[in-house]
Amino acid sequence: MFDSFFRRKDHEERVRQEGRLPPGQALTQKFPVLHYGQVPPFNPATWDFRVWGEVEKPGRWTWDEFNQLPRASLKMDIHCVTRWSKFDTLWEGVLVRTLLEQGAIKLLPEAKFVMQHAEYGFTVNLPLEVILQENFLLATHYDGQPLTPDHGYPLRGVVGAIPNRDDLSTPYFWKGAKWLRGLEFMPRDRRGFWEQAGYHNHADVWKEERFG
Ligand SMILES: Nc1nc2c(c(=O)[nH]1)N[C@H]1C(S)=C(S)[C@@H](COP(=O)(O)O)O[C@H]1N2
Ligand SMILES: [Mo]
Repeated sequence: MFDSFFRRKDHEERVRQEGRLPPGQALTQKFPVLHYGQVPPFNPATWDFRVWGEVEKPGRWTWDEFNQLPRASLKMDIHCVTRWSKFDTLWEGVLVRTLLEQGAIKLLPEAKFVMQHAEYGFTVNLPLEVILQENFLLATHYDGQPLTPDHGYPLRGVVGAIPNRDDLSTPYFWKGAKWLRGLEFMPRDRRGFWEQAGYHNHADVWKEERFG
């Protein structure tokens, strides 16, 4: 037990020296589960993923279709507003920027912000440019395995820090919706669930934008 405490402190000191530990954060080796409400059931026969709003044509993918989209793997450091950080987490899924590059989603020029819509009406907002960054992924897998129900199975948004990519803005981990069902492209910003509850709208981990 003391052993694992010192191992964690060593690891924390290393990422701190590498400039990867944002202010007010501490390293965790666990993967805490945080959300409002219940874990929803998943039915692959009725599940779909939709895009709408400022797009040329609304899109819809069934679970089978979603799994045929081009995939990407991503290693990121994730930073939770409740002050835990987890380093070198491994995710797999679909980049929104790929869907644009491949023409699967065609945006109208008015699209400036994106609302992630999840089961039970949960929402999270981000600027379009963040959703299109390489550190935002529509993730189906964590650490080589399908997401667990607690962490958002079958699909969630994830956002984190890619080491040495200071060009990418890095919001806190709550800016990825678990049990994600759709993306709404919006001309103006609207606040999501936690943003309406008092969390910061921009949520930059380096600026400690925790509460609004
Ligand atoms: N659908 C949904 N997604 C959500 C939330 C939620 O309440 N509902 N909470 C957010 C918050 S506050 C955090 S910190 C992360 C936690 O993700 P985790 O449980 O995988 O650690 O999920 C985010 N995504
Ligand atoms: Mo959170």
